[in-house]
Amino acid sequence: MSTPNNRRPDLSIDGSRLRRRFEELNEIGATDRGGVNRPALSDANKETRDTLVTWFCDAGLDVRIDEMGNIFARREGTDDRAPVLAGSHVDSQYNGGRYDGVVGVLGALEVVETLDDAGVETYRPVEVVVWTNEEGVRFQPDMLGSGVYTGQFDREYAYDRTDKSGDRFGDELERIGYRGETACVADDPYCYFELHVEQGPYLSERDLSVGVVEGVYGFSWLNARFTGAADHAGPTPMHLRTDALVATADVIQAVRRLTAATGTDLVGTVGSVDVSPNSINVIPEEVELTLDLRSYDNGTVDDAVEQIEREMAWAGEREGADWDLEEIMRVDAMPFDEDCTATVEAAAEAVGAEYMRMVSGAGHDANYLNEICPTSMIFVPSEGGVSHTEDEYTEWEDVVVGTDVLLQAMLAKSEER
Ligand code: HGY
Ligand code: MN
Ligand code: MN
Repeated sequence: MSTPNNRRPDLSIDGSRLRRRFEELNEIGATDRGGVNRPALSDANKETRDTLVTWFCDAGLDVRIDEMGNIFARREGTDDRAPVLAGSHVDSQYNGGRYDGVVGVLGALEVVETLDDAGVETYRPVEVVVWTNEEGVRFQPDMLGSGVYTGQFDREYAYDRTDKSGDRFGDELERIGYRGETACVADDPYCYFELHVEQGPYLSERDLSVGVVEGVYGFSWLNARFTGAADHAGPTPMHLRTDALVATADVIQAVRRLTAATGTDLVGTVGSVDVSPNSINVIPEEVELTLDLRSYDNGTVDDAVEQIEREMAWAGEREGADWDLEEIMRVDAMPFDEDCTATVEAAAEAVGAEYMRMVSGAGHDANYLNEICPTSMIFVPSEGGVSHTEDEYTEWEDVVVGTDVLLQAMLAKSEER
């Protein structure tokens, strides 16, 4: 039974099949505390990819892997038009959560299998995608796979990125066997949907099942460094010291002051600090730190980056330390396509989900897809807003509802001429 624009409210995904796949996939790289450790291009990431390719092939999908290791799995339509694309990522934080990214990839596969079970033919092809290196924890910047696909970065820039042990992205991609033949160039999908956990507190605070995501924060990632003078922690008088870590502490406090003072939605994080020589009785000579600044307003991010530059100069001057600051990544805040977002909202209504419209504080591959095709996202709640930790958790019935919303949204768009 099809209604106009192919609404099939009678269709629903198979939550237990989805759960089996979710549990099986998350055995790979599982940590003792119930999380996962599957950084991009690691052996665990390879094993996850191999498992997904097997499932895609078993589902009769046409699988292709591009030069950045992005995996596309296509279900043909009755017409060979631009496909409805849906997916996410399966690389994780070092001790990350089981839902981040995985829900979007397995949800898209479940939609395809539900269509097959019901014998539903779609006008447009439907394609599942797994993006490479969304997290950016091992290789910065993040969202490299979707970034090359949408033209933000060129392939060689991505291949030359190295991790902290000096391993090169391109070599690691080759090593795990996912440096594909297909050119990593956007073939203009008709639209893109991404199902993802919210990773913030708003849905779980309001006891809602679904977020209809109408936009995403912009963010700046910066590498900063202070260079002081190593010396003996004992005989060196305080007035003769140039302590790189004291200057760093000033900037860390400044980030907190800045985000508290502006009265905007600005958030700021110093997530990693590397001290050298990092010895109990040596005055820190050099400190490398990272900064992550975000807002739904691009001007707010601009102002924050400028203020951090001033804070670096002031802290360096006070301590007599040299400093430098490099922006390694900048993604603009942006609204998603309103028609796509309205399609998600109509799907949430059709499914009878308790939902709200919202924006995403986390970055996603959808940021970049939104630059080349109509894009929107579907959130499901993160219990307590917790994410990027092993305690990340989403009630399974919320995953099922969110995947049903994805099904209805993809169906509706797959019928558009
Ligand atoms: O940083 C982010 O927002 C994403 O999880 N990569
Ligand atoms: Mn994610
Ligand atoms: Mn993440």
